[in-house]
Amino acid sequence: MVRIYGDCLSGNCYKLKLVTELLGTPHAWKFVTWTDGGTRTDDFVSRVNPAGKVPVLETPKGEMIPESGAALYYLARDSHLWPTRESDRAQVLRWMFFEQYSHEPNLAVSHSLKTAANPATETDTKLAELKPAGEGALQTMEQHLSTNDWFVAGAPTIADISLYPYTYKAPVAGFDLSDYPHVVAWLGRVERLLGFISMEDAIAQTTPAK
Ligand SMILES: N[C@@H](CCC(=O)N[C@@H](CS)C(=O)NCC(=O)O)C(=O)O
Repeated sequence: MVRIYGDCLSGNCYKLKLVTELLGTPHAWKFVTWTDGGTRTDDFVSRVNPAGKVPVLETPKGEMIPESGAALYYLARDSHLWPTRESDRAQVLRWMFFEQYSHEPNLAVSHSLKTAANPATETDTKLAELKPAGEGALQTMEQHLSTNDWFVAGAPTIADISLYPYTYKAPVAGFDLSDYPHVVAWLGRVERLLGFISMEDAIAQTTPAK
């Protein structure tokens, strides 16, 4: 069985919970959070991920796969969420790289700044800096989704899974999704997939009681 290290408060970790639920993949969840320094312990850094970040997927053979996109590929590689045509696979990677370079760094960072328990004095400046690039990422998605139901090949893939969490959280991050009606419609399509688990339910299922 695979094991996932993470905390679904993180959209990157939630991606892995979402794909395992959509595919019915048996898995163990090892709760590790950055909020108490759990990703920076000697054991975690030496044995699990030298980068000190979650999520990390551990294969049944004990191999560690950090980076949400790499873990999504491993989990979905034999499923309908990873297309068979080579050019479709390249398009899935295109959107996953877009998510990591143009989307997550603006929307996820804005989300964590907005929800920080103790906002720093420079928070508003940083949020204002991230805003144009975050809007740009949503605009790119809106344009693509105005003529496509899904990001690649007319069907859900791990590209949709990787883009879902921080788009869903965009309003909390300070982005008004009413400007992006096709993005909102696509969020609804993801939420209607068989096996879909919400971020809130994923958090409830994977966070140990205190
Ligand atoms: N590119 C990575 C980003 C992972 C990441 O930034 N994880 C955060 C939580 S969302 C983390 O573990 N941060 C801990 C730290 O930086 O100390 C991925 O997609 O998995």
